[in-house]
Amino acid sequence: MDTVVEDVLATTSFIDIHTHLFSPSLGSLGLWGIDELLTYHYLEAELFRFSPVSPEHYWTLTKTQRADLVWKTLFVDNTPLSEAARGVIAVLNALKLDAASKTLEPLREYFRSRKIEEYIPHVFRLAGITHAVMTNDPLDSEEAGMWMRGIEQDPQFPAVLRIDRILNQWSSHCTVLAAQGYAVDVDGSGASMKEVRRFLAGWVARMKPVYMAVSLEDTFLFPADDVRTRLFREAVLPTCREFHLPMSLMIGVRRQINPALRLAGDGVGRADMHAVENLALQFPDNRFLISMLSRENQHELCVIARKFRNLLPFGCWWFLNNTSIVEEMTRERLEMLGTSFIPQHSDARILEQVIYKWRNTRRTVGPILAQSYKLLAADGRNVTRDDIQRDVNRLFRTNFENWIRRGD
Ligand code: FIX
Ligand code: ZN
Repeated sequence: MDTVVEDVLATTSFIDIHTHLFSPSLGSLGLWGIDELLTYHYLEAELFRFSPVSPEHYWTLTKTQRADLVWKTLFVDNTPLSEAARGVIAVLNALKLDAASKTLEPLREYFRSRKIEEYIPHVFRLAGITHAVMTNDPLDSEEAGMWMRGIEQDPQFPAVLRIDRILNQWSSHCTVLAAQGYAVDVDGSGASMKEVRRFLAGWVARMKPVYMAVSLEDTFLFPADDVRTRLFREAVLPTCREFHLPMSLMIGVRRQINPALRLAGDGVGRADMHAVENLALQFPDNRFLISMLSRENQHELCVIARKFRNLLPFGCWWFLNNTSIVEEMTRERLEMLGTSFIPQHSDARILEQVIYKWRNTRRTVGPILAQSYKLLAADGRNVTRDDIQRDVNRLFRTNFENWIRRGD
């Protein structure tokens, strides 16, 4: 059983439903190569635990100097045992590069010689994925400028309309919408909600997103007496219904608990799941993708998903993307939801990361799935390879495809 499951996972290409990767047409937004891999915020957080360098001094270094410091500290002076550090080794290994190199120059030479248009298909093949769903921010001035000038969309990189700045930073970003000619104000009064719908509709037409998304802090409540509740009710969720788009809620992040670490400075907190219950109950015609960041919220999410079929749990997000926790979450989800969930997404920020993140997922989920089939056989029903193929397709492709297509 183990080898059949392993083989089906190895020969099935997945859809990576949440990444921070960008299609080549979005140019320099897309990160790849050894210096980007080593200055990944997961590794920067670990660097500051090993190195006496102060964050203040670290940020004065060039990217190359930072990468050299991370490599020396975490890969030469210490054993790269963490999930993120092992990941770099796995990538270098998969690209047939010397993962024990004392310096980075020979590795830099390799990455300098890659042509991104040829390199992406190579990396996707190594990762066993067909699509990497992007995260696109219409209020990021650099990215928005590119979309406004018109970009050629790449079917391998579906877009997502990410609206954290509207939902979480309305007071500072409603002025940006106003400057773009939308009649909005900080209280969300007057035509504000209608205007936000107009803004979102414009970006739906421009980006043709597969879903809309937001990350929310651990203290997120719904409903609450605030503009965000009104934005959800009167602008965001109606727009999702109008364009048949699922809404992705990634809940439980505590942004910038240590600002000195920049992207590496975010934390986690256990969220109150009433917000998810209320959204699922009050908006039955909206489909939600849900990922909770706190380990302590996972069981509750499984229970709530059993009560509301407009919820699709996905991924072992960020601090949960560690083998020990992915095993626990995947086993629990299979026991409580069968195959009606999406086990993982990569959250890759650097192109080559999809190689190790999906290798880890196949390596971790395989034995869990095989164990489930063995239990089923022991209970009196054997499965065929076709059954396994159907389940793997469902978990890593069709659950998502159906969710984004449903309502068309
Ligand atoms: O909000 C998000 O999409 C998070 O995934 C990111 O903010 C986070 O920095 C990350 O890269 C997690 O893996
Ligand atoms: Zn993310």
